[in-house]
Formats: sequence, structure tokens, C-alpha cells
Amino acid sequence: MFDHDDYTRPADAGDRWSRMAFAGLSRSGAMLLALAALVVFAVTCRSATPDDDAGDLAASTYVPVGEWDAYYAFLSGGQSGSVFVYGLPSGRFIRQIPVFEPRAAYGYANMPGTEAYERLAATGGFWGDTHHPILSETGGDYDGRFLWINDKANGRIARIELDTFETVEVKRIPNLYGTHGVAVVSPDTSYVIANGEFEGEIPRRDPEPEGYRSIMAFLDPISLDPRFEVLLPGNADINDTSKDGRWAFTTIYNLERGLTVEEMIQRDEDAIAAIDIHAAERALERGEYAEIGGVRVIDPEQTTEKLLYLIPVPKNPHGCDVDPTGTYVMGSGKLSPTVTVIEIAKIDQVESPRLAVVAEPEVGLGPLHTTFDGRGNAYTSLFVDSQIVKWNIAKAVAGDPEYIVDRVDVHYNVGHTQATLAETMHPTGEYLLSLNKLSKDMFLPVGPTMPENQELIDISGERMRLLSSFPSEPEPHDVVFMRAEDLIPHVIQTEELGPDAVADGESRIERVGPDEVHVYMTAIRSKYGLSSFTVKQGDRVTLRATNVETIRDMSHGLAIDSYGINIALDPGQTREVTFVADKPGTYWYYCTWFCSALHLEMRGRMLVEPR
Ligand code: RUQ
Ligand code: CUA
Ligand code: CA
Repeated sequence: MFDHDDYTRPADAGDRWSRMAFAGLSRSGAMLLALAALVVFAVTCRSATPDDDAGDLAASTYVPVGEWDAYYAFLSGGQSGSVFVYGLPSGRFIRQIPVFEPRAAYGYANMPGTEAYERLAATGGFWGDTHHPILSETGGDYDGRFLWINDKANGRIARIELDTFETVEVKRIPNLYGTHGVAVVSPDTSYVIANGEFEGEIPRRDPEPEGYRSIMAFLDPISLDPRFEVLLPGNADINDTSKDGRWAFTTIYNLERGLTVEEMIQRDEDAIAAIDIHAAERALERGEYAEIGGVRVIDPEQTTEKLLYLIPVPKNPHGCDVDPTGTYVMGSGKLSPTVTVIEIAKIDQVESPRLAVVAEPEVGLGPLHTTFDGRGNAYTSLFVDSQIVKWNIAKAVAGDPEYIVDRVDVHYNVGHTQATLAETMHPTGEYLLSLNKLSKDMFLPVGPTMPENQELIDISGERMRLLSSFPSEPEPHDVVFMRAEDLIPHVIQTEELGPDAVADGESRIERVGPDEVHVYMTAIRSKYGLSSFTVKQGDRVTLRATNVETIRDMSHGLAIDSYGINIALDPGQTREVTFVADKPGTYWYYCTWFCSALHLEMRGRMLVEPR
């Protein structure tokens, strides 16, 4: 065994300095310290969960060979532009769902002329910065239909169908600068909301910072086109919604409307903005909007009815989380060691929005996100302290000083944290994932940049138990879970042969014009319908291929050597690509999925005759 301590840079001497210092500091001193630590990253020591035997911990994540995990975990793939699917509790990596990037194995956006390729090209290109996966809900519970995810880098959002785990829609959101927070409007996914985190002039024209605004877009969940948008002061960061379809919330960390870091941390308070969706819908009916970029845009300052409430939250808050009962929305303080608890029913009933704040428990340094177990406890990630802190909501609201239940060290600098089904009205309170921004020396070194680290924590008991850790590509911001038993019935086994399918025995080549040919091809173990076809140099070739297998998992591919083509085919699937056969000679096509003992023999020739 390697002693990996030999391979690490020396850890900072000030182990746990931040929390110890915090204990003896005033709140404003702690805030400054938090700010400094946000920049330099506090370093803590790795520590196992002390009371537990390693064997017990291993046993609680062990899933026997051939058996299935209890949960799907959908992690945002960060700058990969994908969604990563893991099984939990084992931490098995199951699938990468390509969203904003091409992936040849699944025939996703890997060739010009395919639907997915053209969609990405038209909306901003072949990479993304995905942050927040969200799941469709019916009646406040996950219905297993769709997953949406944002692309902060290109103002986009995408929809994935969970029956096939495929990305089926990608749209750029008009008028929006940097899609960041996304959420479904509970309980029935009446909208998908998306925040533009960056502010700017709307519509985009010559830069004039005085007029900068940001936007929350209310999208049609299927088409992803905005039904309307609402202008906001400052910037819109992370969002969530109430459980009754009425309220959309977002944190704003820059009410200063500053352009530099220094300017953005001037004030002691920023806000959670609450948008009354029903009031916004009534404003639309009264015509109280401007049409900008083809979208109905509401300015809350111009409506007859009040629809925007700004509730003060200290200081540059980040996470915005509604508890499973829909009673509270919580802003995690980031530069303040607090979580601000707002009672949703009070927002439009109190004289000043400040009076809707019913608790502001101190939880530790750098609180970023809060999640829930459905038993009245909240779990807040502490970026600076590198901890998950468990606290009791009712006690905090009642002013009982004993609201902290437990803390667990994580490795290191946690951003998002999410408990199983915590976004629904029925969390299972079983596991929590800590998505840590730094792994430092946790894994085998792979150069100066290390993988990110997820840690699985058992939250079923009073005390948290850190069970396991597993790495991932940068940067898995956030995660959502589905119970395996809830999703499995939705997952398609094989595609139905469609009307455009090439039937068994009907492979052929047709010349349809002087320089235009159509090729129809079947694939089945272990041969193609045509063992060769001949075209003329310069022909436009439309190649349609069908995988005529009826057995699950019997995928085939059809890649053409040196022509940049790979048609990946699920069982039953038909796909088509058009290309110009501009190079003369012999070009083997071959199967890219290892499908049988004669997989290597599953090949044929495209013969391109010189003109
Ligand atoms: S953010 S680490 Cu893009 Cu979700 Cu909070
Ligand atoms: Cu078909 Cu390999
Ligand atoms: Ca601020």
C-alpha cells in the first residue's frame, strides 16, 4: 500500500483554524474571516467517521454483484456538458448522458447533419457548463418523465427524456445572461424556471451598466420556450419554488449592482426575491408587459398588482431552498454564518418583508446550500468549514438555542449538498451526497488538477455517518435522486421499429439523381444488409440504417473509416446521415459496439469510384 501522505503537499498548519477562530469572533469578524477563507481555501485534515468500523461502513454501501442500487443519482457534469448517472449507495458510475457535448458511442451530435448536432451548433456550440439537474414532478413527487439541466456558459437549457436517458431538446433562452439556477414549479411542473445570473442591458445592445437587470424566465417545460420573463434587480442566482405553484424564489447576491468583487460585498444585506406567479399571470392578462426578443417581459415596477417581494438576507446569500412541507424558504448566507428562514405564508401578509424572516440560525462558516430529510431537519453545506451541519428547523424557529444536531467533516470545501428526494414533498431521509469542490489528496494523483469528490452520508439516524467517497470529473455542482423502483418502470427496453425503418431483407442502394444516392442498410448480429455498396466521387450519400435487433442492449454502430461517420443504433432504432463521398477509394465500414463473437467481422466496403 502507498502511504499517500508522502505524495501530498504539506497541509496547512492551521488545521481547523477557521472554526476555532470563528468560535471566538464577533459575527462581522467571522464574516470577514469567511471572506478571506473563501479566497484561500481552508485546509482540514481527513478524518474517518470515528465511531464506525470500516467493515460496517463498507457493508452499508455494498451492493452484491448483479444486484441493483436503490437510487439513481443524476449529477451535473459541470464543464463536461453532460449529466453523470451513478447508482447509490454503491457509487457505481452507470452512464454519461451527453447534453451539450458530442458523444460518438450514442451517436449524439457526433456528425453534422444529425438533429442533435445541428441543435447544439445553432444554440451555442459543443460544450456547456452544467450546474443544476432538476426532475419533473406530478403531485409534488417525481414522475420519472424528464430531467432538465442548465448551461451557464451559453444561456441554454436542455431536456432529457428518462425513458431513454437521451437529450431531446436544447434551447437558448432569449434575453438571459448565463443560465444559472433552474427549478420546476411544484407540485405539477407548471413551468420550468431559469435564472440569468449575470445582469445586463435588456435587450442586448450597447453596454450601459446603469440599466443592467437580470431575468427569471418561466419556460414551457416541453418546448423550453419562455411563456414570460420577469425583470429583477441585481442578479438572480439560485432558485426554488413553493409547493403550491404560487411562488418562485431566487437569491440575489448583488443588490449593490456592483461590477467588481469589492462592489458586490458593500452591503450587509442582499435578498431573496419572491415572485408571485399568479400575480404575474394576471399582469400578462392585463397586457402589462413589453415584448422583447419575442418574449413577454414583465417589469414588476410597472404592474398594477404587486408581484415582487424582496426579503433581506445577509450577505451575498447563495442557496435558495424550500423545505418539503412548503412552509419555509431558506437562504444560505455564504459570507454570513447563518441560514435565513422565511415563512412563505407571511410574505404578502406582513407590513415589511423583513417580518417574514422567522429565524436566522448560525450554522458555521460559508453556508452554501441546504437540504432536508423530511423529519424536520435541515442539512447545510459549509464551504469554508468543510462540513455538513444538521440542524432542527422547528427548534431554530422557536428560538431554542439547541438547534444544532450534528456535524460531519467532508473532504473538502463542499458546495451543493442534496438528500434523497429532498426536492419533493416526500423525502426519504436515507442518504445525503456532499459534492465537494476539492479532493486534495483523496485519490491517486493525476497531475496538478485532481478529481472532484462526492461523499455519501447516511442520514437515517440521529448522527450522520460518512459512508464512502467517490471521484468525478469536474465539476459536479448538484445532484438529484430518483428511487430506482420509481424510475425503472419508465425505462424503455427496445425501440419500436418506426415507419422509416429499413426492414430485414430490404437493404439496397438507389440512385435518385446524377450525384445523389440513397443507401438503406440493416444491422443485425453479425452482418450488415449490404456487404458493400458503390458510389461515385462527389455523390451526396444519404445513408439510413436500422438496427433490426429485438433484444435489449444489442446495439450496433456503423462507422465509416476516414469519413468521420458513426451511426450508433439502439435495438430497433433507425438513424440517417447525409455526407458527400468526396474521397475516392475503398472505405471499410464497421460495427462500433462489440455485439457478438463475430463483431470484428461485422464490416463492409464503401467503394467510391473516381469521377
Ligand atoms: S452553484 S455550489 Cu452553480 Cu449550484 Cu452552488
Ligand atoms: Cu454489431 Cu458489433
Ligand atoms: Ca452583496
